[in-house]
Amino acid sequence: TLRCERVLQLTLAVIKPDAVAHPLILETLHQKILENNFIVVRKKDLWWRRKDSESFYAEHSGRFFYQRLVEFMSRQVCGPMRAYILAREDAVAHWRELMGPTKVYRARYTAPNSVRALYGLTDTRNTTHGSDSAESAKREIAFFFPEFSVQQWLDKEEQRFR
Ligand code: RTP
Ligand code: MG
Repeated sequence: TLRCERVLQLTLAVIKPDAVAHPLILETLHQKILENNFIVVRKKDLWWRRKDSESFYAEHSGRFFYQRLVEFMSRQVCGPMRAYILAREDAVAHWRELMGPTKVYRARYTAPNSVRALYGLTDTRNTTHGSDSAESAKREIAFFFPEFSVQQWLDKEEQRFR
C-alpha cells in the first residue's frame, strides 16, 4: 500500500534580545520562519531574570563566555526575547541550518546567507538559539512553555494523518 507520511518534529527557536531590538530584523526572521515551511505552534515574547538565564545555560557554566551570555540574555541588561515552538520535518536540523554556525565570523565565511552571518553582531549577540536535538527540544520547550505537552501535540498530529 502507498502511504503518504508526514513526520513532524518540534523544535524550540528563540530570537535573542539583539535581534528583537531591531524591528526590521525581527520581522525578517519571522518571515524566514514562514517561508521555510515551519508551522508556528506557539509564540511568545518574554523577559528572563538572571536566574532563568543561568538555569537555561547551566550546561555552559564555567566556560569563559558564561557570564556575558547570562547577562546578555537577562532583562537587567537587555530587552525581551521571542520564543517559538516550531514544527516541520526535521525541524531541529532545519532551524539550525537557517541560523548557521554559532560564531559569527565562521558563519560569514562558511554560510554567508545564514541568519547569524547576515544579522549577528558577536558570538554572544548572535541573533538566535535553536535546540540541538529532539531531546533538548523537549526540555527547552518545557522551559519556555511549561503548559505545553510535546507528546500530546505529536499524538494529535499523528491522528490527523492516519
Ligand atoms: P545555541 O545554543 O544558541 O543554539 O548555539 P549553539 O548550540 O550553536 O552554541 P552553544 O555551543 O550551545 O553555545 C550556546 C550559546 O553560547 C554563546 N556563545 N558565546 N565565544 C563566545 O562568546 C560564545 N560562544 C558561545 C552563543 O551565543 C551560543 O548561542
Ligand atoms: Mg546549544
